[in-house]
Amino acid sequence: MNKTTFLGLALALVVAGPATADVWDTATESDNDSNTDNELMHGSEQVHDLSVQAGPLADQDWYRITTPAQSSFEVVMDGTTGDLNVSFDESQLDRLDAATSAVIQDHSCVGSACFSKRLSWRNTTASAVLDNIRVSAAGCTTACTAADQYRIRAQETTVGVSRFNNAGAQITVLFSQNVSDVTINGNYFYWAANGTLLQTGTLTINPHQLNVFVTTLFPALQGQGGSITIAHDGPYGGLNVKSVALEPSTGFSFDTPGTYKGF
Ligand SMILES: [Ca+2]
Ligand SMILES: [Ca+2]
Repeated sequence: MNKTTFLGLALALVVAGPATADVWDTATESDNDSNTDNELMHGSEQVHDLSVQAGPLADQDWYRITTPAQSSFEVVMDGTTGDLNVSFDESQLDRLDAATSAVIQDHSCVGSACFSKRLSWRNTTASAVLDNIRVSAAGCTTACTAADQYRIRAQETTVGVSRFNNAGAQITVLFSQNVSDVTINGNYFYWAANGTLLQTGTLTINPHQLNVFVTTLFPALQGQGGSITIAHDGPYGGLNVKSVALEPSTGFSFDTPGTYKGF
């Protein structure tokens, strides 16, 4: 083989290589099943493609995600390119049981065309929970190329309220406003300053509804002070919370706005 022929062969091999730009698929251990090493966390943001895999097989991208105790998370899939032909197919973004790979949650649509999708969920238990996230079922199936891309993001949606106070003459009122256009289900955790869980509560809030709750209605919170965390299934920022500690004897009030984890 002369030098010219060798170079020609090398170029042909390069051109005929895997039609993918997705490093999670070109790794020796890919992200094509629950053994994926790709673990999402708060603030994760990645761009993937669904280019056809050897076989040919339609690509699937799997992720791990751990939801800490008494907290909530959201995963958003957006930035989809045209040939992915994402639609209302429920299997395009799923949350799966990490042990059994059973689907435990289908996505919801962000907009009317469902080009962007979201999953949001709560872990109301006292232990962290590991799940898988799976992106699959692109409309282009085995015709997908490296140009058929999407973005995936993960964000913790737990709200923190650093202060409530029902000690002395103060009474704390909690305001929960749904600023989103979807119904939000929330789990409220009231903590003593030393981290002991004092009380839990649940609330369903319709779009744009305001709930006003006097925290002393819970006997376990009378005479107590501490903090509040709220796990909910709304979008990041969708639940707007403020606590107001009122002191009737002086007329003073002390506001504590709820906060989301930043980026
Ligand atoms: Ca991929
Ligand atoms: Ca993959």
